[in-house]
Amino acid sequence: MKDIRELLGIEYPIIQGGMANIATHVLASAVSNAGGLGLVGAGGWDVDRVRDEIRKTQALTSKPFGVNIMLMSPHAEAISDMVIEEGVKVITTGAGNPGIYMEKWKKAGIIVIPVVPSVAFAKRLARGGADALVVEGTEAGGHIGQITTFTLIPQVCDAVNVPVIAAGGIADSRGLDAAFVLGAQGVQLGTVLLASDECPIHENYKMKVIKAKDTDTVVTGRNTGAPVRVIKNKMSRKYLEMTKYGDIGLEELEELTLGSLRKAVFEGDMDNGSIMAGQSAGLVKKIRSVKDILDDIFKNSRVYRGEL
Ligand code: TUI
Repeated sequence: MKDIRELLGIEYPIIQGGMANIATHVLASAVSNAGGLGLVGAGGWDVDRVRDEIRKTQALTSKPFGVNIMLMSPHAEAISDMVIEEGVKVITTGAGNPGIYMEKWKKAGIIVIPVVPSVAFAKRLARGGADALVVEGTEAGGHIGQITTFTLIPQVCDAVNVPVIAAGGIADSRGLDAAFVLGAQGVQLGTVLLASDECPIHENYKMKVIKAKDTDTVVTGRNTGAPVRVIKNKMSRKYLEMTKYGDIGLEELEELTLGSLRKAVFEGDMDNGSIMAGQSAGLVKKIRSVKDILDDIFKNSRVYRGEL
């Protein structure tokens, strides 16, 4: 099986989560320059904004980077063509099935890495030509599946013949080591990167992540078909109340989720904003540079020291 560092041309087998509204050219280029794979997160943006972010990332790094396409976005199809025009080398996808785009992306020579939350989905996409998979446990922030990272990773590793990148609950070298022992070749980081100097979110959001304890996240929307993990606040309580019986329209739901994510990201509104973050927020204690976060994980990894 191909090594993902070789496949992607990166130093550390770490890829950045494609966080909607958050993963701008600033974060993506910082992760790529620090030796991982930075991603421009297309969720929440139209095709022109994503194109602009791609070009700005190209200007800030000569290292490989990719684009995450959030498939529930109304702009996903237009973005799926634009990334080919722009010469994007790596695509990750989330929140849906990328099957209809696979052929044209592969034809264009793009490395395609879907994010999957289950064994069945992993098998289907590995058969459908995925070059690797990000396998995301329910510990992750944002839109999630139901299975824990600890149980999902080895099951997917047994079921597919493509490299597996573990996501959900990983914030330090212990998480990386655990993921490798379970069979993964790399990790995807989201929550810990929220608390980085380069992450372009409001300071209040960063402080919320740093202050969060193990029990401070909650999953909204389990009964509406769009489960999303956020840090508990007034908004998450309101959301859970409004969706108690599942009788809510899709537009209202979109406004509640992506609309309120913007309130948290840009205005720092910690009452009415949707503060997406994973359970690893409890492990994140301070704001550091992206380079410090990545270097620390590798410096302390027992797998990389040859001890495991
Ligand atoms: O996509 C993510 N994380 C996200 S997307 C996002 S923006 C958003 N906000 C509110 C509602 C929906 C999206 C915030 N965080 N992670 C990857 C991921 N993909 N997690 C789960 C899935 C997934 C879920 C269902 C992938 C495929 C899938 O299949 C559905 C189908 O079409 O069979």
